Amino acid sequence: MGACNKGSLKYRLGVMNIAFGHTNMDLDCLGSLILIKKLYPDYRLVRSKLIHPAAQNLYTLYNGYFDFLNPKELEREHIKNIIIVDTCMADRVSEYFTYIRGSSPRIRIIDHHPPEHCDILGAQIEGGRMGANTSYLGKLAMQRGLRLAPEEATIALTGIYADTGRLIYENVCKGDFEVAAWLIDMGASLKLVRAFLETINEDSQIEVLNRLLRVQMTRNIQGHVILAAHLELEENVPGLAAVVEKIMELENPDAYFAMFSITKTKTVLLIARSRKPKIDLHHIMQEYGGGGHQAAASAKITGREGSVFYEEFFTRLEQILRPATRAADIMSRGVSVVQETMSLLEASRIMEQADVSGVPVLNDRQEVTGFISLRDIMKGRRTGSMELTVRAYMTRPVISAASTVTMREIERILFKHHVGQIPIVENQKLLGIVTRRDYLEYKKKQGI
Ligand SMILES: [Mn+2]
Repeated sequence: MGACNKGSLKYRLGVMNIAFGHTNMDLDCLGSLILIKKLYPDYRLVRSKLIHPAAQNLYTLYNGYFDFLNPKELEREHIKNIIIVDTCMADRVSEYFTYIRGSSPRIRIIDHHPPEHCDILGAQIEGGRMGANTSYLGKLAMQRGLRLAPEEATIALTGIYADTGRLIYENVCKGDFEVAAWLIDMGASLKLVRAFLETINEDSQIEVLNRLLRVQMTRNIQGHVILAAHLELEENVPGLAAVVEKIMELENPDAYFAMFSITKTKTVLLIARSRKPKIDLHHIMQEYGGGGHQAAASAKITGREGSVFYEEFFTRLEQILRPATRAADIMSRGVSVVQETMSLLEASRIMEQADVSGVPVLNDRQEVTGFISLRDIMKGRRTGSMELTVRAYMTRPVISAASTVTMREIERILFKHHVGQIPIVENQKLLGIVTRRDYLEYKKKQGI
């Protein structure tokens, strides 16, 4: 391979430039590295000792395109320049630095994670806040007018899809789409990308998946729907996080905490996923010496008996978690209403003035007795009289909810009854209303 010879030439001259990603290279890491190779052909790529299970198949099939060095091969080299991709944390690249001695290389970091926590001293940091690190490098390659082989484009696109949840996570930006489109132009195969993204391939994973589905239970903690499971495994199974994610997709809880007691190593592995910003997993896992992101984190606990720790953990969770958002938190107050005894004409004027398509109906004791919409009023009009009372045309019983119901319940009511507004009622008295728009605004802020 051409690039390989070039590398050996540099090697003889005793000057080496290298690039690598974080330990346990994942798909975004590989996507970034394949583009580094195009952008900086005088850099040799170095592989991590372990490959992330999600990236294993792609790595096995496309190994040759990277022409990786082993970290150990750096031992006798004089390293001049280093590019680090997809991390700015020293402990995630320490496996390489143990072999880099006797040279003081210039370090450049290209990373899409927030740079606040960078602890690699003297490094120069760059990288956009893009959904995938591969996208940032793709942008550079586009600007330079580089061309990729279809295989390289497939590797890069897999990286982007993996880190952006197929271009739908909150951190995704326009640039991710632009680079993805460019990669399609370069011949990336969506069929292959899809195959590489399939993270459940092993029988051992499927076995764990089935066992988890059997033992897991839903717990209501501070109004959040929390899925919880504890499983004993003889030894660690690669790709457990992918199994947890698959179940997350299937069951759609607010958060999932899967605990594995590994008998062989006497450790407890806690893997968690969350859909709500209010359930900040990084924060929770830090208490147990672990970490990650708000939405995905894990911790390894040693010296604890699994089932005892399991119960203790959920007691602690009850204390840490902030209560789930409820109807009272998002409802509109000061809602327009009509009286049962009003005529349809009067009601339609009130609705027109308030610019709403429906209003709660009250009786003379100011209790909510029904709901009337413009549609109901049209029905009245068709029968000929706008002088008939609201009571004759309103919908009852009214579909309402208590102020304490969670957003999940609100969601269920909206979709089950196909209503646009839910009066929030206590002791038959109207407190407010939750509209479709309130719900959508909440979802937008939540990042769904
Ligand atoms: Mn990444």
